[in-house]
Amino acid sequence: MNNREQTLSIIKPDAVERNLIDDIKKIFISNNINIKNSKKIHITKDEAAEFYKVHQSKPFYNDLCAYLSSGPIVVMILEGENAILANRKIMGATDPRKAEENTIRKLYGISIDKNSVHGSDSKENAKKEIDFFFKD
Ligand code: IDP
Ligand code: MG
Repeated sequence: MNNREQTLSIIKPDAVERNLIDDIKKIFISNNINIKNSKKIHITKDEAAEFYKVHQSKPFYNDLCAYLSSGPIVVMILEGENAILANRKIMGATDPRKAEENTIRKLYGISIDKNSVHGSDSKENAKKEIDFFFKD
């Protein structure tokens, strides 16, 4: 079966700050995920609030938006076979303590909020999130 997909990945401030960009990119590449586009940016809290709008009713929403805008991030378009689910597997569970061995969050995540990476969770959200950062 052939199902090439694109998904959005973000290397979050905690990982950029610890110089983990190349290590994380290597993990994608070694899993046959192509990094089609990549840019380092620093977003505002309002932009983070727009990006994470689906979580606006959650108790952690404000902290989440403050956090994503607290320092530089790397946003990437990942491409590959079943890339959306593949990336979610490579990332590991939201809470690094619950993430499987050798996942990015297990290797590098600090806590549930400082969990090093974001990845789109569906085809629909992947499209929306790629457009959010790369449509110009
Ligand atoms: P995901 O990043 O694994 O898709 P989501 O449930 O979509 O997880 O949550 C988005 C982000 O919000 C998480 O990556 C994490 O940084 C943060 N988050 C999720 N749940 C909690 C929580 O219970 N406390 C604090 N932050 C959380
Ligand atoms: Mg999510």
